[in-house]
Amino acid sequence: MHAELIIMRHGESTWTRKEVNRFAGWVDVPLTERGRDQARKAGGLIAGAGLSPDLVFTSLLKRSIVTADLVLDVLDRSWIPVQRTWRLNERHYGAFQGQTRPAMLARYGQDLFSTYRRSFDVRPPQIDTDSPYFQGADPRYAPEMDDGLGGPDPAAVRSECLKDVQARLEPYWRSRLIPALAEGRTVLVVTHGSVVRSLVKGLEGISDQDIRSINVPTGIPLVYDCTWQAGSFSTAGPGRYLDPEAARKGMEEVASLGRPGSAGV
Ligand code: DG2
Repeated sequence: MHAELIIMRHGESTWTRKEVNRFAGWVDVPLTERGRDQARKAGGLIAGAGLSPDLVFTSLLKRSIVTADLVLDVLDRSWIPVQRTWRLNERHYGAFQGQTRPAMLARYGQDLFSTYRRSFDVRPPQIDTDSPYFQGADPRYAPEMDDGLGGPDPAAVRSECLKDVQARLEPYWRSRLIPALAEGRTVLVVTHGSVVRSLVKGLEGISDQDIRSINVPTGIPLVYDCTWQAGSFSTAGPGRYLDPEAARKGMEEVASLGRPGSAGV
């Protein structure tokens, strides 16, 4: 059985704007007008590639939810089934949430800052439970929302590395995404930078070291041709960005947010 998997990061958020440049993680920041525009363009790219999603997955954060809504509106497919899960949330950025990248770069130095931002298995410092950016009392992570797939209690997560993201996403991938792809459906996943990196790492067999240099542009769909045969799932080569030139520029923009001299308020 053949299926298409479309993965994308949401459009630009108010905190990924270069003039603001704050770590968001699980903080529920909205899209900017540019981000909404990127989402609509992504819808046009998906339509232009002749793809027609049957099912959409989002995180519980509005920058992913609204991006998916805008994409589906352009495709005139707002009616397709949607599944939302905290397992597609951005990596929990710990104590970095709400802080600017320049401030964290100045505090930790380039090496440690890059390690916290891009390593596979080093978590940023934990967030304090009395921080306004800690999600402990947020109803979307309440016990009654539990999906029964095990793993950490999302209300208690205080920092994550990419390896943690892979671990919390794996049971969902196996039980919700793989079955849809095995049925030959076209699946759209609208998520966040670190989650895209974690998916790409698994799908393309990227090493723990090489994943450090991968940045994900906002709002550009990445497509994988998938095959399900004899009970096993495979992809035909690496993912392809539907607008490679915009993706290249977007990756550079993301990388530049963490360089010396970048702005942030
Ligand atoms: C960004 C990623 O995630 O930041 O949490 O601030 O995809 O939700 O905008 P997203 C955040 P970097 O890891 O690129 O610094």
